[in-house]
Amino acid sequence: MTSVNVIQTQPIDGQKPGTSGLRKKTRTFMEPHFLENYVQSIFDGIGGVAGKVLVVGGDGRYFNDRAIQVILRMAAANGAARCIVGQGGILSTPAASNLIRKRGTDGGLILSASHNPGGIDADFGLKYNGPNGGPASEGVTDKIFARTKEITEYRMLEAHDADLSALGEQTLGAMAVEIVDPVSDYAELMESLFDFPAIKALFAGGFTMRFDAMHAVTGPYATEIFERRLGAPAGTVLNGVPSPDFGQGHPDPNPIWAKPLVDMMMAKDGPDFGAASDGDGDRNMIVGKGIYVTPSDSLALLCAQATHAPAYAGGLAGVARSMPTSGAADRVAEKLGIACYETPTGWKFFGNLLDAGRVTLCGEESAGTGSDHVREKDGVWAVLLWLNILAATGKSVAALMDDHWQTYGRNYYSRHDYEDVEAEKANALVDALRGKLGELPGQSFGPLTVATADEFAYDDPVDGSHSAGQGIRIGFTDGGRVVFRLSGTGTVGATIRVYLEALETDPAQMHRDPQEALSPIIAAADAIAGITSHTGRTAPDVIT
Ligand code: G16
Repeated sequence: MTSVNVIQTQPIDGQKPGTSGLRKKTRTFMEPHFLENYVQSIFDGIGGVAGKVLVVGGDGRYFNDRAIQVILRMAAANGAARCIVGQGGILSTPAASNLIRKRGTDGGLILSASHNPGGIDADFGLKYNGPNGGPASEGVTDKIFARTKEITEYRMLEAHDADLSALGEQTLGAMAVEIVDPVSDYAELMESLFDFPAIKALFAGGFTMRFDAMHAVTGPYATEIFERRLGAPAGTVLNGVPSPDFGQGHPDPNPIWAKPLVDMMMAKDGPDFGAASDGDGDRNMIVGKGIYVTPSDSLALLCAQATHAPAYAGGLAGVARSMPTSGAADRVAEKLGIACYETPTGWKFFGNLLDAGRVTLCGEESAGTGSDHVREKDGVWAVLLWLNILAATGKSVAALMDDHWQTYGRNYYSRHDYEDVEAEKANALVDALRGKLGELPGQSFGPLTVATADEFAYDDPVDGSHSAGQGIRIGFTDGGRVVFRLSGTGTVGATIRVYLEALETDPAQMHRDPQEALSPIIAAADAIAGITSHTGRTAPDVIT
């Protein structure tokens, strides 16, 4: 017998979703009523779930399985018709997006704190994606947040746990629970987009790759696709078994956290191609033999070469990048004669452009690249598009990038992060910057002169919605730029992100050390923002 309990509760402070859903310490999510309040607020915020079908899955981090049982019982108590759940509670974020779209569901709940570490003393997260498969819009997010502040009760079915390990259908009260293979639909989608025979031939010819799944969710996807379907030798996928604490690592695919892979790629006898993905499988890092490719450059290269892949052979409708992402893709779009959109940080801002067919590819400096095949960024997809291009051109990553820079110029790029800064100090820095934007144009900092200074705001060209306060950008007369922005995904203190970019068009200057090429901009950034005087920090915590 099952029965529905209506449990009285009170709002719990601080449930404001950030750039990508709600992220908190795992122990916070485990506090009495916390997860339940947030789940009920999501259900209420989207107009209830009675009769609806939802996809549910996560990246397998600590508490993933327990949280899914709570979500299922609450969905059943709120009258949902069906939940489609990845076996073992596993679904990568792009695979969840695909399932939502393929099955035409009313959306889904994805459990992940993305690239943040997992474990009882680390991070947990939950987000709602809409029926288009993409992160909730600002409007929906606002409704969910408003609900968290007024919630007084939630509904919970009293029932046994669902068996997440058994493929097929079971029931929880009156709701159907359908357990599906998390990999097969996604692998099928990838096979429909790319030239698998050409990539297979590449591997058969001795091409070597290492994909670091970082003990996170892409392990099973990568093993199935790269090793089983494309014939890459066993051992191509590293750290391929997901673990609840990601092998005690930090599943963020960048040169800091994926250093062992980068070191392997820089060795003389290293593999031809290296890649990594993050906790929930939406981010990617691309490394060639002896060369790290920045996410901004990767987006630009993929735009320039996408037509090698069957899915994009007809050309691109347009491209979109988040504001702090370098202008490298803009230069490609200009040559191709296609539209290029600049959006605020957060994949949700690409949704309308993709739905309206205005863009085909999107990307962000934060290691996200994707296309109109789903409504999330997609790590394995990016790796496959690179492989397709490598197979079609027969060139190395280094040769492709060199040709690219010679054709389009090079946007030297780096991001400096100051982590766990006291929120007050970080806000004071931003407020002070905001206060002096008007006086910056015309001022010189070393060899650089400020051309423009503003705070980025975005008017969505599809639905007209306005998003203000999206980062401060300062452009220099030589095409360089610095952007200051506070992270929306951290769980402790504030993270100040400083995005640095210098445009180089001299063909003889394409192989400088990026930090050196950017040194005038780095100095100007500190002089303009007073990072040291505001925060006491003399160097960034993370440079990518
Ligand atoms: C999330 C969003 C991304 C966004 C990133 C920014 O990434 O999905 O679209 O670029 O946050 O992070 P921050 O606000 O810290 O700069 P993910 O991979 O964490 O979901």
